[in-house]
Amino acid sequence: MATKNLSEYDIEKVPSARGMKFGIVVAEWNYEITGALAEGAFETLKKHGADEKNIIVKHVPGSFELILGAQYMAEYTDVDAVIVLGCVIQGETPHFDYICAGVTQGITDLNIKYNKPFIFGVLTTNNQQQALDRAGGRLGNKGDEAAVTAIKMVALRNDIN
Ligand code: DLZ
Repeated sequence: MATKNLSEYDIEKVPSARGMKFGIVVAEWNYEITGALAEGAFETLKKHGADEKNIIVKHVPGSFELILGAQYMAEYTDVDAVIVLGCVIQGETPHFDYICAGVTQGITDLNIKYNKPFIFGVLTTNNQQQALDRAGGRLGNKGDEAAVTAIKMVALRNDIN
C-alpha cells in the first residue's frame, strides 16, 4: 500500500480556525526535521484562518519533554488545542522504544486529563531519510496533518459544546 501524502487533505472538510487558539510544542532534538514540522503546522493553521497572535510556539529539549511542555501549555495558557511535534529516529539501543512508548502514553493521558485535544505530531522512523520524507519531503509534512487534526478537533468540541 502506498504511503499517504501527509499534506494532502480535503480542504472542503476543514472548518475555519478563526478565533481558535493553539499551542505548538516542538522538540529541539532532530531540529532539521522538527523545525520543518513546526513551520508546516504554523502555516497550515494560518491558512485556515487562525490569527498568528493566537498561536503560541514553545520548544523543549527532546521528545521525552514534549509531555510536560504540553501540560504547561494546557495549565498556563488558554489554548484550545496543543500540537506536539517531535522526531525520534531508531538508534542502536532500545532508547527509541522507551521514548516512543513514553511520549505516546503521555500524550494520550493528557487528552483525557484536560479534556482537550493534544495532537500527536511525532515522527517515529527507522532512519533520517524517512523523517525528511515526512517533514516537507516527498510524503508531505506531518506538521500540516497535525494542524488540520487540531482544527477539526476544536471545531468538534465547539459543535458539541
Ligand atoms: C536521548 C535522545 C535520543 C537518543 N534520541 C532522541 C531522538 O531521536 N529524538 C528525540 O526527540 N529525542 C531524543 N533523545 C532525547 C530525549 O527525548 C530526552 O530529551 C532526553 O532523554 C532527556 O530527557
